Amino acid sequence: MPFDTDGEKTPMADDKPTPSELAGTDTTDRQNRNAKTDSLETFRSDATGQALTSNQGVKIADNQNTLKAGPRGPSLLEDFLMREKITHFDHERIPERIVHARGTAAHGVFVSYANHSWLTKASFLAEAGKETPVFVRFSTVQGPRGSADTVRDVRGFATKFYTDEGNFDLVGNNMPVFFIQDAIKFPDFVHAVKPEPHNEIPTGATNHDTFWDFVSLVPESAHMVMWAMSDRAIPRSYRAMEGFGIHTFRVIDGEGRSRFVKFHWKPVSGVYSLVWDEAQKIAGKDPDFHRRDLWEAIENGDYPEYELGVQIVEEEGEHKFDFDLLDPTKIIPEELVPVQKLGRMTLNRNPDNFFSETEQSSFHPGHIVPGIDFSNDPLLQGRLFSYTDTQISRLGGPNFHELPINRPVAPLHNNQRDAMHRMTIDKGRAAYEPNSIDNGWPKETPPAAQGGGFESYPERIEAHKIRQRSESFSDHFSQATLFWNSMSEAEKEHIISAYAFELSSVDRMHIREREVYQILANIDMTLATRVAEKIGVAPPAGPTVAPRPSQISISPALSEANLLSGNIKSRKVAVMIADGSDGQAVAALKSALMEEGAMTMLVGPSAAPVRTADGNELTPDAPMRGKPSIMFDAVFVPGGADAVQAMMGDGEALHYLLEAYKHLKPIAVLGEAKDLIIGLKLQPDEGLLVGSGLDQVKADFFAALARHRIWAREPRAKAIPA
Ligand code: HDE
Repeated sequence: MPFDTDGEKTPMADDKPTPSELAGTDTTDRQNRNAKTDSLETFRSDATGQALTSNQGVKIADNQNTLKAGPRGPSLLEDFLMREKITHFDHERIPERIVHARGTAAHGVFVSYANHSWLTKASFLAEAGKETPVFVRFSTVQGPRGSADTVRDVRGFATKFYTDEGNFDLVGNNMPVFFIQDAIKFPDFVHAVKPEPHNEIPTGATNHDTFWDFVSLVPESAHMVMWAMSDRAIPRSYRAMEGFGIHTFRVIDGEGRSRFVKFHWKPVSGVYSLVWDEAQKIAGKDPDFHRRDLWEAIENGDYPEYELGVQIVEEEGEHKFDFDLLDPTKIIPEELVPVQKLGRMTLNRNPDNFFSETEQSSFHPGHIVPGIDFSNDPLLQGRLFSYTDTQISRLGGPNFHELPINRPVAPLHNNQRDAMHRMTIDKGRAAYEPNSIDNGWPKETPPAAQGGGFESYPERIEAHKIRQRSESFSDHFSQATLFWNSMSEAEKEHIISAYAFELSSVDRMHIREREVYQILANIDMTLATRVAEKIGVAPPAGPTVAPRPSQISISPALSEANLLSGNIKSRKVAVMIADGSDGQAVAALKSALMEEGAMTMLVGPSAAPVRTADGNELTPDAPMRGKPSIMFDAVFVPGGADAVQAMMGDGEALHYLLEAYKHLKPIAVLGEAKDLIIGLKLQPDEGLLVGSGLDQVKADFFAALARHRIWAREPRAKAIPA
């Protein structure tokens, strides 16, 4: 019988697991199965009730002690169990992604709304109600794998559709444009945005000289930098942001007709963001904020949903815009070409193992299926090379398509063979084509309207081989100006503050000046002047580039102010409780919010239960310190004289409210809790609601929650020292 160092009995493999051990084990019987998650079943491993073994399947009797020459003697090289364990451990880490290293993912399903074969022969869009398994990875771009979620950055939004005609990867971002127009500039851009080479600072941020040096020298980045300085760069959660394929793609119908499309993901819960002070604080208090939100939403059955849409441009319309469809620094304004919804994606199942699924997943914009094709966007064309190339080094060879998460659900057969970590056992004698030995198998499939082999769109090209940027790519400011003009007043203020914050960290004055004079002054003079005065730069004299006429001057679809869902589903409300709180008000709020799909969390002075005014026990979900107001969408304080009295003398409770106020959140206080507002000298407003009972404040509180922030409070909130 083996004993560990304390002389305790180590459980043996033939001890049966207790019911509570079984209850605590992770599930292989999670719900929401689909063809892909079922295919992963073969690879899942559950150790419950199983013997501990070596990698060779030999049962291990002692996992506590190395084989030694006597209890105090040297360790023996022959200890194959210790060597195997340590060797494997030594190689546990793989290189992280060069960009988008920090991410998290979920399984789900895509359902087509209709038969869209008039648009594309892609089979996953061919029938109303057709279901296709998906795996989606969200990410930040700049920071390493362990960096914080809420940094100011672009978010990756990569979707793998496991269609019955092979994998289609839509590898997009949460912003519809990019920093550069040609892939050959990508390494330069990434070297500039990554932490500086001498001290590896900053992590997950862009407030440093090399980033602003590059973007101020590269005016094509102007539009994307505007997005990065806007609230879009600090989303409230992954389910509160849009996704974009960015590039113009082609779709091909069964007759071979091609159209241009831009892909969009529209979140069903609307688009809304953090505020900057909050985002920075969350990065310290909960670096996993977005990851946790996604995980918990799925575990709670509150599944994130997104609609897939396309903007469609007929071949004949390719040149009808005042920008080039192939230029990835341009959007097609939705007012010119509306987004047509094709289907809905629901994320309904968390991975079982982060490394095996999320980390080893590999996406590629070149993974397309019949019915979808590329455009000549030079950024897209370069991406088609980069992804497999980087994955070969990240995943240690060219067989990473065999990893369970990357395998298509469509059958796969070809004559590619061998290489590191080959898992498939190919039968047959002829790994070449044509062959007669295996009767010519596997064989080509001719293209067809349905079920055919892939054929590239036969675009006619007649050109000189040159290194040149098209003249139609030369307007770098019109759409940056369009974005600025489309923002609400609050959003404009945030953009000014973001530029000022970022550029204030730039040491070299000539870089600050170049950004203001050469870039911002060509976008908007108010923007440039306001930023200049906050960063110690003389105001600009005027634009250096003549503005170009634009098809539209405002696009309401760009402002988050117009993108809320109108409901409060999934919103989280903190309920502050202490001994003496009005327990009935807490219960009433909880059920009222639940009816609308929102949730509450009780926060107390500590994690210990409190006694309500009517003598019941309420257990906080977390102490206030563990779940500060920055982690919620709104705060509620029930009445109760003793509880309010205690909070008045508790700096943490007062800070809780002040911070929620400063971050423009809806706050409702009932009964005696009014004294907290008076004590803190806060002025009631459309979102700071005071009442004697829930009925009095409920409608306004829920309406404020649906609007997400009380923007009108912002000028007053600046005076709050939270
Ligand atoms: Fe990527 N990008 N990218 N990118 N990208 C990678 O591939 C690259 C670009 C995007 O969750 C890398 O497997 C080049 C645009 C996402 O695993 C790498 C260029 C867009 C992800 C790479 C771009 C993206 C990546 C790093 C310019 C939005 C994360 C690891 C030509 C449409 C996918 C990897 C995941 C990842 C190259 C520009 C989105 C190095 C060369 C534009 C969402 O291959």
